[in-house]
Amino acid sequence: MKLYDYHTAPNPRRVRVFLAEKGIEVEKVNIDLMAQEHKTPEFLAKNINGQIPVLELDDGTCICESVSICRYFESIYPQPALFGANPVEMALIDMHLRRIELQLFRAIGTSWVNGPVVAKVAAGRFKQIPEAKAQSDAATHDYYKRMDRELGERVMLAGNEYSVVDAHAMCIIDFAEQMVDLSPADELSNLKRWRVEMASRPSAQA
Ligand SMILES: N[C@@H](CCC(=O)N[C@@H](CS)C(=O)NCC(=O)O)C(=O)O
Repeated sequence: MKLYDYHTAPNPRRVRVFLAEKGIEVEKVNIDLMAQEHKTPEFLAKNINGQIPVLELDDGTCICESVSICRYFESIYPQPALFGANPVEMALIDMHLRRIELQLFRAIGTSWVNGPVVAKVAAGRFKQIPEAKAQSDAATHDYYKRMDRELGERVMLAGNEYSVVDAHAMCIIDFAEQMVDLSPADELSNLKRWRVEMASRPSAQA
């Protein structure tokens, strides 16, 4: 099996961190996003969305979407359980994962597409809308505040145990800080405490 990957992209990192937490090694194939390798007919045949990550199985089946790829590995290697160990944990982890994808990833993604780095590296690819960026920057900071409140009540984002929600949220916040100039405010001390803990896990290097 092969994982189609690109080192600085946050979505493939979600899978790499998850695999590192499970101790699973998978062959990686670099897809150069700058060279548009993800838009070739060969790659579009693997993922009609023209995006990475993609996990290609030995029989040619291609699994796209970071969460779906992680679920596949969770089914094969259930331990440690990163999608929950009982029905309540599973439901809560699913709920928090949907929230970070539908709210936090969406807001940061909108700020990214409408921001200065994309204007430079993908000039002309998107019609940039400054008002959309202002709105999604504000939505990102609101979401950080809400995470800070939640992390005042529990150790990790979906409970007291580390889960896929922590892995994926770390990846998008690191990306927001490094590439979108959207760092969480310094006074969000619970979020800061959690980020330090995430960064100290060996999987953060993935
Ligand atoms: N929902 C998808 C998002 C994948 C995604 O946006 N990947 C980015 C890299 S981080 C990509 O391939 N962007 C290139 C493009 O959209 O053209 C997932 O979770 O896998």
